[in-house]
Amino acid sequence: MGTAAALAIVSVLCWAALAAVRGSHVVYPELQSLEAKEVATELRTGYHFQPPKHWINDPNGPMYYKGLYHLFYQYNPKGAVWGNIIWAHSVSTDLIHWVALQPAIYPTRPFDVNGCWSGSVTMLPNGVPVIMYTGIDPHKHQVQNVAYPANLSDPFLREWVKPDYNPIIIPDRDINASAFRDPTTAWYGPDGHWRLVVGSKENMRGTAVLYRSRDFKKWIKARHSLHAGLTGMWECPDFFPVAVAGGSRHHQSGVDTAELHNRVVAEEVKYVLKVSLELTRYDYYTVGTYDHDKERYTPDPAFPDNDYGLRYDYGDFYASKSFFDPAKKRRVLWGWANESDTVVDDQHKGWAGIQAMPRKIFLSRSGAQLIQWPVEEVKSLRAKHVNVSNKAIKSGKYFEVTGFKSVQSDMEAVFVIRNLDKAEKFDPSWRTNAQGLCKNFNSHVKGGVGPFGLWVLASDDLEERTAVFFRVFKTNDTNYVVLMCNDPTRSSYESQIYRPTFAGFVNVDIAKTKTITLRTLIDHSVVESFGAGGRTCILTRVYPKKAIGDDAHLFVFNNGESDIKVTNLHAWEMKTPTMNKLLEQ
Ligand code: DQQ
Repeated sequence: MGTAAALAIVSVLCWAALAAVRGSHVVYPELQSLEAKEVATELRTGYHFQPPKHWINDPNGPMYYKGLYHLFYQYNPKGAVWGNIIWAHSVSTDLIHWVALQPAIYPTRPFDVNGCWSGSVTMLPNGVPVIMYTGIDPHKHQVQNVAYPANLSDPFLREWVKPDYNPIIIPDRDINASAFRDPTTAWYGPDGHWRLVVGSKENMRGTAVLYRSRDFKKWIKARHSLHAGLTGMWECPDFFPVAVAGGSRHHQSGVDTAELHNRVVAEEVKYVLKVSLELTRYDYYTVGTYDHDKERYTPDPAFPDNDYGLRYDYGDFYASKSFFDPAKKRRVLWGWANESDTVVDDQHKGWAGIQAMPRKIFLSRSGAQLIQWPVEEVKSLRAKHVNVSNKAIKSGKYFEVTGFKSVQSDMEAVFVIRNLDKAEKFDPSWRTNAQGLCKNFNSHVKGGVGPFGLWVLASDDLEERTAVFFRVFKTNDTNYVVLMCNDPTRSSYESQIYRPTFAGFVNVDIAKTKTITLRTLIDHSVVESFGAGGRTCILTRVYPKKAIGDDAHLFVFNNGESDIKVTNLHAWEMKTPTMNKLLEQ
């Protein structure tokens, strides 16, 4: 084995040991069919997507059809832990208010008798949406199946039909049948073939196994995968085009996956491959090029193609799936945020798992990374508003943002750093370990420039608080590194709860701008933050005991030597949308 390969494996193993988010496939046979007797409401989210009870995981097959957004998701109808997995189904006109329908896909046939796992929707050129999902067959093999709407004139698409010719893709003898799942949205090539990839692994090699088909029925495996890497199993791959700045469309506009076949369009787009690494439980992406003829995706050299690479979110956000929204010509990203309390807590709560707020996702103007931002419809929930402007926070000081209830809120702040001289020295070996850096230099550790930011879901005595903050380091006299952190170590005084610090670096030229922005969506047990206009995102789950309801406070703090100024801070209470009210059928 080469040194590079050995290093890659060591890195995977280290990450596996550090795995930060609880796994989805932990099976608790005695709990998985235990109906929740009660539903604890205290920490339930107000405006993040959640069903009335029980376990949820991956978002599946999001799409827009006849005026409605559809979201399917992995759901256990019988209990608050993973198991009995089906595709639950909800619809919305605005991605904010949701109505629950009857489940769309559930075990009915041998090809999915042991579960209906994740997958995607492809919109066929005649406007027919087709679901492709992973079924678990009687041998516990993972196979790929299709389902079609029973009635295309029903915008709710309530009923789905599984053709008898399923399964349409089965693992051949070169494929590990228990690691072969989560088909992507298909794209249509100039050669008249549909293509899609299925996530898999060969030993430690994660792969996006490529298939092609003329009729969406008979699928042939390509000779090589679309892409592969030594990072363990690739779950929930997502492959899609993004517009580049300077092309004919605005770089924030979404590009339909169906347009992948269009060679003219191809000049003006880059391609994104996202994989969910089973070992680290984070979603990583690269941006690169796709060669139709060679059927290969090649990441651009600037994007590390390993488990130190760029992530959608540096917190609790996994198994994400994007879709092209034709109504607003944008690409929207959904991601699952698991609980980080205990399974016993989940039993008591009667529920587990939420979806992060849907985010618009696009390539930055420079092309160096993807940008994510809560969809604009989130603003429709904004209610009572407070504003703080031009407020200096001296070293070691903090202040409370008063006059509104922050437990369910949306906050946008602009911080100005007057002087970078006091920034601490950055050790280059920290480059690959933002999370470790945040653990060592947490919000209580006094710094030079920062830590400064927010204490959210804080009790009035500050015994409980979750810190979302920045810290600036100096690599030399002119170059700086900005770290964004989420430190929940004091989020609750209850000790059983898993409280990992999460962190990522922020790609901003702080010496030039001297400014950094932060948007944070606070929702009872979720803190979802977007640093520097969505360059770095961190979602975390917290379980305060005291800082709940009206007793949750919001503070701005500065624990660095340098003074910071909040030039503008806007905060809004957020209304509660309709959340998965069952539609009378
Ligand atoms: N969850 C699904 C799988 C997928 C995993 C099963 C990712 O299809 O690989 O619930 O969280």
